[in-house]
Amino acid sequence: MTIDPRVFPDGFVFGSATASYQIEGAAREDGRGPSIWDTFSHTPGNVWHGDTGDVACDHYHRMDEDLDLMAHLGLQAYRFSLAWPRIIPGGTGAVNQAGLDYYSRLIDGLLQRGIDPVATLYHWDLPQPLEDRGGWASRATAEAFAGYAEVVDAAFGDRIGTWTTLNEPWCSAYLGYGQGVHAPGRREPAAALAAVHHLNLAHGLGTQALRATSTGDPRYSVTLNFHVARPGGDGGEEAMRRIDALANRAFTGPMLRGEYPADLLEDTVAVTDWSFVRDGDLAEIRQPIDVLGVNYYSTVTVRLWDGEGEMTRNDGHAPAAEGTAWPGAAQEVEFLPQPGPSTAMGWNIAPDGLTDLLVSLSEQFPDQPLMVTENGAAFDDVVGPDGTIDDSERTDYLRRHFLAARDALDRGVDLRGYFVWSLLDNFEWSFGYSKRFGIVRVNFDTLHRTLKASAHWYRRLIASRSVTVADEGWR
Ligand code: PNW
Repeated sequence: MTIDPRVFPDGFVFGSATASYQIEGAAREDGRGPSIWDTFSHTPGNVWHGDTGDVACDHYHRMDEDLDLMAHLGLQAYRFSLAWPRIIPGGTGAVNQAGLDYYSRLIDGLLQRGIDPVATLYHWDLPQPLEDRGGWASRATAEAFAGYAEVVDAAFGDRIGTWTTLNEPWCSAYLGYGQGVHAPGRREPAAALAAVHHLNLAHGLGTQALRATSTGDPRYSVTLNFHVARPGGDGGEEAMRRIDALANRAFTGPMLRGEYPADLLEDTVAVTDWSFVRDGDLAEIRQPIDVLGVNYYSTVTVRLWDGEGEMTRNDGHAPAAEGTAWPGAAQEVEFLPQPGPSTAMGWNIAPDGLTDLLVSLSEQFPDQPLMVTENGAAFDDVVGPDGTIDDSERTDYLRRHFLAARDALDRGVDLRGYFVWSLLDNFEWSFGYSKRFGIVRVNFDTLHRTLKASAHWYRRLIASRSVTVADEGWR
């Protein structure tokens, strides 16, 4: 029997994803405390156009409308994040019942519509009081995270399908504490590496806390963003190794193998002695997880800098300030401009990178089920005279990446599902509202939602599980 390579098997989960600070708004309502992203976005010069998440998509007040949108699309699962500062405004200590009530309504609304809740505990909105005490550079933040995990597990553990501890600790550590283009905007290479460790520790302590008390039967996971590097000239292989160590294995090593890679420690010896790693930490960090979340958007092309002229740093982040996202030996890695078409982020479109990444992860971690927890694209959408949004570039991006995921299944990868980033246009961090990732358009003046053509396409894909059927009726 041949299996149509454009059809997804039963059990493969189709979802979509968002994050609290990017969509909720209501930043000062119902007892929510300030987060590092409130502070950062309200500090001039940090975010495009001075945009903030104060209102965002106003999802906080439009939850029911958004739930109905999800049901209309036929989403099987919805990946969202809990705002720690809504639940424990001080980071530790008093719990804000109104914050718990809000997420309780969201979770019930999902369950009523047959949508599986996939909840991330931390998608970057750290309570500001914890940053004031050192943030992720401090061990106390990992311990506070475990306390927060206990609170949310007690409140929602009976109703959550999948718990995810952290979203993309790479971004939190290196963009937040190294390059300074994300909150809290610090530019301290040693603090960035301490943050790597304390985020890893938070994952381990948090997973244990969630597991200790759960009354339901949730799956446990973490979501990482992997750098898929291609060789781009002299020293390409060595450059790839350095990026892989700092960006990927710095997290998978401790979380899945219980060790930091020896080459990572060597590459960063001039920056830190890693003395913040205490005896026993690695055993705490390494916890069995049911699924590893994979966020994928693009590839990078690298070589070693020859020391001549300006170094190119086309690594896809916000424009580089004095800080660096690449402490240690990776500082000598050049990121070359990428050939071929790219999205509005300037990220090249490379679906084969997704297949390669999934195959590589399943080779490195053979028994670890995988899930694509984010994939999607920003484009400069045009609203047609009749109000429709023909985002055929986004649909094309998505269909090619779905087919790339399908290829990985054919190659034996245990891939459980795929979440489109994002359900809604939203606050794209330091790019503010200038980059639209949604399959649903949000008019940020009226807050009106409109399904883009890509959303109609996705609805057909979910209903039929077939890319071919989804493509018929393209509009
Ligand atoms: C991810 N980089 O962020 C996040 O999980 C989302 O919140 C975000 O909206 C989405 O991808 C699109 O950007 C990233 O600079 C932000 O390499 C920056 C980078 C990678 C991922």
